[in-house]
Amino acid sequence: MSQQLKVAIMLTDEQKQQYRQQGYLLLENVCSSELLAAVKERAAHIVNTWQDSDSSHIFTTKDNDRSGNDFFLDSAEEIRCFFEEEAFDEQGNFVQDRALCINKIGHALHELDPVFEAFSHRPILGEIAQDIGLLEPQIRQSMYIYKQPRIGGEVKWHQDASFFFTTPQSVVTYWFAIEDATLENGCLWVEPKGHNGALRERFNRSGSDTTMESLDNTPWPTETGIAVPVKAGSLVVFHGHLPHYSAPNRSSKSRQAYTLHVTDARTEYATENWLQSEKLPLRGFNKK
Ligand SMILES: O=C(O)CCC(=O)C(=O)O
Repeated sequence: MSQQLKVAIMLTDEQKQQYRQQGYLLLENVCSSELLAAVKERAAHIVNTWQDSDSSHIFTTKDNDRSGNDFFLDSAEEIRCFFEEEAFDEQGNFVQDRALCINKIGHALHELDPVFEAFSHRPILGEIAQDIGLLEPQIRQSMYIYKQPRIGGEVKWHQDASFFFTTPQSVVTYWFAIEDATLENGCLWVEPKGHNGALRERFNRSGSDTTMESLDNTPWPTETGIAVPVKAGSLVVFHGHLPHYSAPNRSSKSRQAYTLHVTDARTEYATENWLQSEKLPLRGFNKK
């Protein structure tokens, strides 16, 4: 891909301190409008060539029991489209245009799709990783999240280390706003400093069974969460223990985002994590 970042980012001491103290960092103007257009168009191409209309292939965080859900579990190293929970009416028909019913595309865009591969492995993302202490980054997962107009599902409060458990904790999330994210269309919410708290739960897989193991009963944020509305082209980087959430989208605009979950090769990646890298290369960011 020829499009490059407009600005070269090296985190300032203040930004590093913000990440350390608050558990997240907002970087604006990280992606050019050309780059955003290219990934948006590519995601639309994937959706438009995706044939499946099976109403059981939805993604929801209402409950995290994915036992027997091979469509989800086998997507670890594939590119698959998942429908919004409210995509189908009682007769099993789409409630709006099929393309406006996709919840997300996951989970190996960063290795299997050339446009997302180029986007995901850019050296600048590796520089950010170094700056926040992720010295041997390995990209584990990618998702293109639509948060569709009117039916975009809620993402319940959670911590990403529940799904990418390493010893010691290392997972960092890169959340790219492909479109403006606002209060109306379901922007991210985070709990500043919440990364200092314990990990509340852990998502374990054994074969086709999954369980959400409770580790700590600290309640999810109510008063302490803050909204993080951002402009298209921004990147929010956050710590694996940081509680975060996004509300349903009842507005007429989608809120497209792309995420990478990245762990550090110097840590031990749990064999119980649902997503294991077996077929695909496990690698970090390209060097300059
Ligand atoms: O984009 C969202 O609404 C939430 C994404 C998220 O929770 C994640 O990538 O960990």
